Amino acid sequence: MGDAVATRGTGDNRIQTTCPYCGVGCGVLADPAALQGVEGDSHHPANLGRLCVKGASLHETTGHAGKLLFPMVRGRRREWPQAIDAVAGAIRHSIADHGPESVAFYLSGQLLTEDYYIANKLAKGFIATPHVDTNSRLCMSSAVAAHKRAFGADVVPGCYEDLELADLLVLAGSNAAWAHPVLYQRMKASARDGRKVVVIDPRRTATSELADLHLALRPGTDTILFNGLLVWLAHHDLLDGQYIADHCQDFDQTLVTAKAAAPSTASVASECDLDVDDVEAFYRWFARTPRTVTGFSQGINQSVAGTDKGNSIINCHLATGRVGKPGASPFSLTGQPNAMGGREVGGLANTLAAHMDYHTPGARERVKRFWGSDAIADGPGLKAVDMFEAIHRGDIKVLWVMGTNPAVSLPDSGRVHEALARCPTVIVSDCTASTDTTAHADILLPAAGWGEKDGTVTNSERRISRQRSFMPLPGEAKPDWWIIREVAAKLGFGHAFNYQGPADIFREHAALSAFENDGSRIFNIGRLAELSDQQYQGMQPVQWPVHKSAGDSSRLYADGRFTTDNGRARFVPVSTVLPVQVPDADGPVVVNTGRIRDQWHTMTRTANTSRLLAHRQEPFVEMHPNDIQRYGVAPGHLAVLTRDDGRFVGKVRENSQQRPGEVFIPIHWNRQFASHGIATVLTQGVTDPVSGQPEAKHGRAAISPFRAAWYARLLVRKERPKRWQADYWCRVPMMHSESWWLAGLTPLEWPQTLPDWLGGQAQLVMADPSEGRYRAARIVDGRLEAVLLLDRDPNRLPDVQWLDTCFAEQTLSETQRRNLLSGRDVDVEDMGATVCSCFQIGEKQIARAISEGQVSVEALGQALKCGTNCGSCIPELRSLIDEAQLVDEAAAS
Ligand SMILES: Nc1nc2c(c(=O)[nH]1)N[C@H]1C(S)=C(S)[C@@H](COP(=O)(O)OP(=O)(O)OC[C@H]3O[C@@H](n4cnc5c(=O)[nH]c(N)nc54)[C@H](O)[C@@H]3O)O[C@H]1N2
Ligand SMILES: Nc1nc2c(c(=O)[nH]1)N[C@H]1C(S)=C(S)[C@@H](COP(=O)(O)OP(=O)(O)OC[C@H]3O[C@@H](n4cnc5c(=O)[nH]c(N)nc54)[C@H](O)[C@@H]3O)O[C@H]1N2
Ligand code: SF4
Ligand SMILES: [Mo]
Repeated sequence: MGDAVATRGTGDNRIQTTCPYCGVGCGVLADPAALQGVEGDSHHPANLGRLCVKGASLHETTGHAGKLLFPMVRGRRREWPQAIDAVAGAIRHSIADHGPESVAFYLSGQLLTEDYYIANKLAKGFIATPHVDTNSRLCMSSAVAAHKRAFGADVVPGCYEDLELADLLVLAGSNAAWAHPVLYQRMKASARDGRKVVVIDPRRTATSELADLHLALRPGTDTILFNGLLVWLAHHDLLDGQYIADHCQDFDQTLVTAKAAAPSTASVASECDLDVDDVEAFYRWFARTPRTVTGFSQGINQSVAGTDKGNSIINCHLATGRVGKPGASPFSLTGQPNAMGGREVGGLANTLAAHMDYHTPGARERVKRFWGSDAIADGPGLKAVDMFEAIHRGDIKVLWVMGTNPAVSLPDSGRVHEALARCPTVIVSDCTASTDTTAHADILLPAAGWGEKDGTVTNSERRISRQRSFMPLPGEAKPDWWIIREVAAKLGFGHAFNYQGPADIFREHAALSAFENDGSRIFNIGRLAELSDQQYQGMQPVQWPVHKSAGDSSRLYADGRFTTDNGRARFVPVSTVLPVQVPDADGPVVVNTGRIRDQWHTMTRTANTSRLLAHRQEPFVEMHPNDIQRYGVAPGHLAVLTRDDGRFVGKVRENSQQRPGEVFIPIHWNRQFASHGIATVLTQGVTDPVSGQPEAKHGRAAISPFRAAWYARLLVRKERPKRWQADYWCRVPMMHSESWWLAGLTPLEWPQTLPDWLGGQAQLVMADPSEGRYRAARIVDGRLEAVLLLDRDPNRLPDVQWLDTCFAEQTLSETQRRNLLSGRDVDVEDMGATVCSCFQIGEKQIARAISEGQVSVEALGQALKCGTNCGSCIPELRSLIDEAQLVDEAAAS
């Protein structure tokens, strides 16, 4: 079958697979015999051997700890046949009593394509409910809608190489340095004289390190900036008139609307709160650089104007003829490992299957025929936010959640908890036992996770790669496709779900993409329908489309022929729509939310490795110094953010690069890891009218100090029962112990409560009431059981890496005992918070090295090795150097 299905051995025992985290989709080599480590696959075109720290830590997340190992039905362990009966029974009864629309599926961009395909087929094609949506609604739906409006199909026209070839790289609402690290490393490595980078983000991020120009715009004003660009280009006669005339439509109206929204550069600067000269510079660079790529991500998508933002960007690329050409394209950066695969199978509620919508002429009948189903859903179903409203109202009686954690990730998550609690039957397929969502499950189904499951994923550049299983299934876990097949069979649809494995499903998916496809559906991977099992097993990464006349698939639309009815791309007029959640007296501060470097979403996997928790241990609130002062909070102390009933508590981090009046909080923490760490309690369920994507980047809150009487660190031996309560807690699993950050609003009764904290009597106790400092440790038979370190000032609490190592000892040494209460070996240097996760190098070590004259990233790398592996911490190394130099300059002047 030629290159499209090339197969390759690794030459040793290692298995070629794909990273399950971000949409970069890096190739990974894993050694099944001894999972000591994983390596980047140097043959994979996405990463050419590189991995970021999350990918490089994968082997540390595959253990059984915390995994869901058995089916559970209403709190009791069950065998698979009983669990499948329970699921099928609930669905059958609901259909009989309330119709198929009372059943809903909520899927995920972390499912494999095969799992996704069969879930979509069962729901839409056989149960005949339209209510199938996915967490991609929260992630990519605005980009999907923008692509469809402009190009007629959900297509990313470019490829990764374009990000390297571009002479101007615009990154809008993307913190690629942390969210797409390997791609960011590629962008960085391709820096050359004259190459310019513009970062458009309200706050300075690690990605701004690469920026020649950082436009810290007022949040939500991106359409004004890009409308302004279109107007400026027109005004200076720098449009590609020929391209517009030959390949596009609706330009005139689009320009008129843009002129109304952004009449002049001065008005743009004022509305976006930017410097006029900076706006001009961006426009000039864009105008003069044919090879321009605009990468965009959640700062664009997660907005009530998300689709319009996307189209305002695409409009500028169409107006300059820069679509699908080497180094010239709009480029939507996909979030999840298989968000793209989910879009291909049609997992979103408004799509049907294989890039066909319900309203695509003939599509319903065609898909029905292909699937051989008797009944198929009539039309679009409810999108995620509306789906959970329908659950809350009681319209949906059975919800099946697969591979996502809506109790944490949907906006207004307090209400989502209510909805889940009200829903008569909640079925959850997950590989993790305890999540905020599994807590609501009536039926819990253990799903195979990364390394255990087998199938394909599609990355941001349309490249399909294999995820291969190389470990036995843990406990009684089963792959998602298997679970769905069994339920389908139980419901009487066995004839249409007669798959022996993922290869069968993949071939069918590929065949559907080509079925009666006269070329109007660009997503066509028909050639892959011919793969043998063996070829599927050995399949190498391939970009779609893959069919007989596909040619080179790395770039699409280069010839200016699009997938609309008349082949012309559509300009979309974009008027200004500003954020709906505006600050008010009850919530005067804008809450921006997003990702951190070392955690993945709701932490179910990344928190299993202590290495990845060392970078940021607790929920935090990044604030401008003026706001810190205004709200009476202090760096390193806790602040409370409230909106209605929602409450978020996090450590204050000072950041002068944060716009005053706006704070940034991470999305990762949840009820398993912190008492009040859920970002989504501060955002409302308001959505983009076209895509239905929530405005997740623009919540609001009131801020007040958490009036702590004490702060503490507690370390206890793993799996000890918890017999204490605290007004604030955050759990930090460590290598050898379980640790907690704690704080209380009322003074702690010392020493009466010590046995509760330590799980028994303390042996070593120290109290310094005048300083508000107390410390105690419990040792049993020479082994350390627990340590509590209490302080009035949280900034005085020591880093506890060393203490953690003491839990590994069978018998504590004299030195260890002596140093226990100081929390660290006084003879060994204190590391401080981890900056470089690969080599575990801490902030204090780096600060010392800088003060000793290592004032470049390279010098630090030579001295400490930090930054010399995956490179993800380099932006932070640089900012530590910059900060130190600012302090020096201040001291000198
Ligand atoms: N480490 C890590 N990497 C990940 C993930 C993870 O959980 N952890 N998740 C993956 C997933 S699913 C996704 S979707 C991607 C997301 O990747 P990104 O979108 O790059 O990440 P975010 O941090 O969500 O948001 C990006 C930036 O948008 C900015 N922003 C906020 N409001 C606006 C605005 O109005 N305009 C503009 N221009 N910018 C704004 C924020 O300040 C933030 O820096 O990351 C993927 N990669
Ligand atoms: N405020 C705010 N909210 C946001 C965002 C934001 O930036 N700000 N970002 C949004 C975005 S872009 C996204 S993508 C979402 C992410 O939010 P979620 O999808 O809710 O987050 P995850 O933690 O990735 O949830 C995945 C779940 O699937 C499980 N799992 C992993 N692998 C498998 C598998 O193979 N099979 C099954 N059945 N289960 C598996 C994991 O254990 C975990 O419980 O959050 C969204 N919410
Ligand atoms: S960049 Fe993304 S896909 Fe690559 S190793 Fe890191 S998390 Fe995995
Ligand atoms: Mo996402």
